[in-house]
Formats: sequence, structure tokens, C-alpha cells
Amino acid sequence: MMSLPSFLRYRGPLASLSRQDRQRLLERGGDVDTRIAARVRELIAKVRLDGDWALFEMARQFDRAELSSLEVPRARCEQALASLSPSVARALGRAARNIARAHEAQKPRAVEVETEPGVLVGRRPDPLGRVGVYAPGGRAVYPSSVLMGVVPAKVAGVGEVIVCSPPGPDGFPHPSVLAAAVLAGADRVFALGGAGAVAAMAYGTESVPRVDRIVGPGNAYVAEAKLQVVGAVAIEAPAGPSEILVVADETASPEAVAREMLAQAEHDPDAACVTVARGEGVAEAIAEQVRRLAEDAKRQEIVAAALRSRGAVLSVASLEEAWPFVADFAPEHLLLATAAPSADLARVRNAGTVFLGERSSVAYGDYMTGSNHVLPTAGLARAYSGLNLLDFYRWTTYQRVERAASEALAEDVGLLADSEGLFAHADAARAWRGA
Ligand code: HSO
Ligand code: ZN
Repeated sequence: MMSLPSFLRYRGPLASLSRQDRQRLLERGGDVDTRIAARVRELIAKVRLDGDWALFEMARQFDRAELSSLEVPRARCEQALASLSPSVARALGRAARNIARAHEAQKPRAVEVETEPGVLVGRRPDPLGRVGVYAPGGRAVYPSSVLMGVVPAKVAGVGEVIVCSPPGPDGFPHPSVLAAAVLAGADRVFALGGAGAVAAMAYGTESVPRVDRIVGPGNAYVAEAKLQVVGAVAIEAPAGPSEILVVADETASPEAVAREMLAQAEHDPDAACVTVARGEGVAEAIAEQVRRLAEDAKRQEIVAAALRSRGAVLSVASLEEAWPFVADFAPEHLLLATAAPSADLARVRNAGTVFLGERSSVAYGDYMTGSNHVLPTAGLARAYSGLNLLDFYRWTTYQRVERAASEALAEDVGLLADSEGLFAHADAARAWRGA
């Protein structure tokens, strides 16, 4: 096998990383490519202007597909599910059930409080009317991601869930995407990819209904398109290349840690895979295992590129040094390969999702535990959460002011309105005095 001379970008003590190197690990956002942004703007404008016609044209141009209709017939989706290997279908079904269970437990409740006597304020969660789930094609066909978007939407009671995925040359999205869509309970599926799909879902066309929120991962064009249509629709936290940060101590198996680094590295040449280990010996042993496994990796080119650009195995003298780095890094996935991971969880800030103990492989979460794998990347875990049930609701708030309370409020409201120079507001309030 090929030897990898400088297979990791960074090794050595965390404390000796230069300011620039630390910054490179922490600032993973990548600048907006202005050419992509401009191209996406054109494509969105075209869909808004020409509707379906523009989408058929884009399928020809980008997917080399001559579509007879944008919507995939239900029978075609069901046929895809029927032709799936029975064992894969069973495993997908198991994943869907676990996702449903985990998300059912997140159901929001209506609340009502009396802020002062006779003044009632409440809010009620309302499922969104229609949601669009994007599923990429090409190199990243992930039926698991279709489940992560569709199942929670159905659990929330979203009125209609549509799936868009780019067609192959036969004019249909990848059969495993179609199968997952049926299994998850999607209502309609469209053979649509890229910025065109995003624009169609955001604004609607003759065939594609407008949605209230678009979720699901995609390439740079899809990600940029989603940012550009915010305002017309909601999206979820922007997600880029996969990331893993492992915190390890001397109880960790160096090989298990290395396997986790490789698993996320194989997603994308721009994936970020970092381990912070207590003790130089531990760090060295992990780095050695990463080198060994990378040499035999099946997706070696992608793995090697990722490790060379943002792969790091860094040592710390004590775990106390690791926690502020975790908070600054704000990883998509955090694996605690330590002696007491459940206790360490209390020290964690800003992680998309956390895996407690090396046996809790990130791969389990990617597919099967039921936790959502659509997660914030590039440090956005500082402010955003992973996709969850609440993303499929909006809140309606309301208030009721009873007769005696309205008497009591009128004068103070009048005072505040006068002070803002809004005299009609003051009248609207004071009119209820003694009425
Ligand atoms: N690790 C990915 C999700 C995924 N893994 C899909 C396998 N399939 C999110 O960063
Ligand atoms: Zn993964």
C-alpha cells in the first residue's frame, strides 16, 4: 500500500500549536465562493421566472437527464423499496423506528401563564404545513439522511413532506433514496437537484409545491442556495463537511480512536478530524494507529486528503486543558474516550452531539441510535443545535386580558404609548377604562 509521508497536519502538544495553526483548526467555515454565489443567484432567478421549464432544462444540463415529469411516480418509489436487499431494508426500518422513538420524546407542550391577575399569556406548538427534505445525489447518496429529515417531520405531524433528489441518467433519483423516502413516510418525491431544487421548494412552480422549511444536507451549491432563499423559507443550521473531535485518556484504545477519525474522514476531503489526548504517549499511539489504518483505507484518497488538511492528534497534560478547546472548536461530533465519560459530559459546551465512551461509536449515531445526524458544523454548534423535533413546529402565542385586568393595565399602557409618541396606541388602551 501507498505510504503517507505527512499523513497528519498537526501532531504535538496542544499548548505548542502556533496561533495560525490553532486558528486554522478553529475557523473551518470556508469563505463564500463568490462565483458559486453568483451562479446560484442566476439559477434561483431562472426558476422564479420560468418555473417547471427551468427545472427540466437544469436536469438536462446538470444531471444529463431527460425527465418526463418532475414528480417521481409513487409506484416507482415503492418498486425501489421492494427491490432493496431485504437485510438493508430491515436495518433501515430499524433506524427509522429508533429515530421516531427518540424524536417522539421531544414533543413540545402548550403552556399558559397568568403574568398578573386576569392577564393570560400562552403559546401553542403548531406543526409546519409543508416541509422539503433535500437528499444529495452523486458521491453522497445517503438514505440514512433521508430518514433523519423525513421521520421527525412526520412525527411532528407536518401536513406534507416532500423529498427532492437529483435524477440519474434514467431520470430518477437513486433507488436507495426512493426506498428510504417511502419507508420514512414521505408524501411526494421529486427528481430535482441542486440550487434548482432549493429554489423550487422555496418559491413553488407549476409542479412543485412551496414549502415552509427546507432541511437536509447538500453540496456547496445547495448550501449556498439555502442561504439565499432564507427570507422566503426557513432552513436548518447550515452543515458543511463532517467533523469529529475525540477527547481521549490513557483508558482509550488507540485503534478505536483511530477508527473514529477515519470514519468521519472518509466523508469528505475537507472533513476535520482531531483528537486531543492526555499524555504524549497516548497521543503518539493514536497517531500511529491513524497512520496504519489510513494506509489500508478503502476510500484512501478522501481519507488522506482530509487528514493532511485538517487531521490532528494533539496532547494535553490534563483533561482540564481539553474542555476550553472543545468549547472553542464546537465540533459536529464529540467522542469522549475517557474513563468517566458521563461525568465529563458536564464539562462539555458547544458540541453538536456527544458520544459517551469509545464503545458509543459515532457510526452508531450516524445510522442507528435514533439521535439526529443532521448537525451544525464549522463551529456553528456554538449557537445552533442539531436537527430536532422543534424544527418542524412554529409557536403561536396568544394573550387574553380579562375585564378587571384591562382596567388595571390601561393607564400604564397609556403612559408608555405617550412616551413613545404613539397616541393612537394610548387611546386604544385608555378607552377600556371604566368600559
Ligand atoms: N456523519 C455524517 C452523517 C452520515 N454518516 C450519513 C453516514 N451517513 C454527518 O456528518
Ligand atoms: Zn458519517
